[in-house]
Amino acid sequence: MTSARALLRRHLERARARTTALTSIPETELVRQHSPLMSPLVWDLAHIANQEERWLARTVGRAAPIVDGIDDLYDAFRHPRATRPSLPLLGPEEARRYAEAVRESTWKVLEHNDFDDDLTRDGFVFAMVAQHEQQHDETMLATHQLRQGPPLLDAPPAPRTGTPPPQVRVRIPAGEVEIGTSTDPWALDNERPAHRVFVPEFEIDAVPVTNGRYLGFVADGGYSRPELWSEEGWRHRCEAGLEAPQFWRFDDDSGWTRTMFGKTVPLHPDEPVVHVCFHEAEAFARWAGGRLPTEAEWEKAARWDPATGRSRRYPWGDDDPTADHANLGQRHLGPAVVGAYPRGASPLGVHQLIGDVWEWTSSPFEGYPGFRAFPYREYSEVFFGDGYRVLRGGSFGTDEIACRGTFRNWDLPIRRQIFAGVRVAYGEGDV
Ligand code: AVJ
Ligand code: FE
Repeated sequence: MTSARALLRRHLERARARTTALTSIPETELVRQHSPLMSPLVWDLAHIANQEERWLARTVGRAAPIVDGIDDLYDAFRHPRATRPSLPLLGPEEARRYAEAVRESTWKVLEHNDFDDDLTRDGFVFAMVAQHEQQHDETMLATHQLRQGPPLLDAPPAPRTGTPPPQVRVRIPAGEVEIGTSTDPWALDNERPAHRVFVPEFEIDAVPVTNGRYLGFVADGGYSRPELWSEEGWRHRCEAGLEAPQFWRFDDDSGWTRTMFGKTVPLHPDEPVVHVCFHEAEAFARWAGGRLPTEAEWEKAARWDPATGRSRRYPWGDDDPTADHANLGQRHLGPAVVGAYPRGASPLGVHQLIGDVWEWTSSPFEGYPGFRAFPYREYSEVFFGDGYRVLRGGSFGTDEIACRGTFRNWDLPIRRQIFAGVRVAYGEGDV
């Protein structure tokens, strides 16, 4: 139990160090709304603290509110993002002080809790709070990507050399596979319960789609050929005027460049494409002679071990990720070239499933058979059946605690401010 507590403490501290780094910027940048899709960063900061207080200090520790009357301001369901800047939010200094006060009470709760009920078993609710903070840290990173002006963040570049795997596509044989988990102690409600699914034979790209390959689609008129797009996708492409991934730019002098966190750089042909919406991913896949993988296909490619028939936690095994396995955790402010993480490959030879870019799947976001909302309906259940699509695998902006072979992310099919890319599947499948 002592070591479980120490581990949870480390995860909570790591999350806070990242939140602090993302919010140690001029006050004007913290309170400004950089995009109508995003909250002001100062909202995320106090929302992180408010969720932590709700679950740890108040629910587990039975403490009274630290600051009266602010719950409503930080309830994501009461106020759409676009209206958050006009609320009487805590200012930057007040938000920081509030977050520190909450964290002090968290340490007391963690110290005295026996981990002996549904919520706290194996430290679940503490890990849930650490995952929640890290998820907002990825959202805040996306807000940084949307802001205008000189760079505020810096990190060493992601690996620029890699050995692309020998096979371009990997064949995944037909058969049953275990999807989801009933045993991973910190898995969230939508990853549960484990269940078996028959997946017909299919093929999948050994690496995510690169900028170079995506440029082929752009150059081949991909954005002006309705037959490559779904009806809904084509309508969106026209209304939004899409012509290339978000943050790409072409001019006669420099050719194709893209802007990442305030820096404009030449488009690297071997890096995974990022900032495409579901509709673009789907059109690209059709152009490439394939389709998007289903969630079950993606998970089988990522977890299935042909030697044992078991589903692993990660493509490389059950051990937590290291810097050799995957580009996670905001160590770099962009994806690494394909082939940069041979140690992270799956048994059948599929690379970079975890980290670098989230991968769009064709699957709508739904509960698994036997789904039970836990501990609150607003984490997953209220989003089921509402047009959201599932993304898998995590990005360079995702922390390891919020990323595993079973982890499910979701967003609307028109969204491209998230760090999302594409991997193509081939074959008839079960779609
Ligand atoms: C799982 C990333 C879709 O940001 O909406 C944060 C995570 N849930 N606070 C989101 C989440 C509540 C969620 N995603
Ligand atoms: Fe949240």
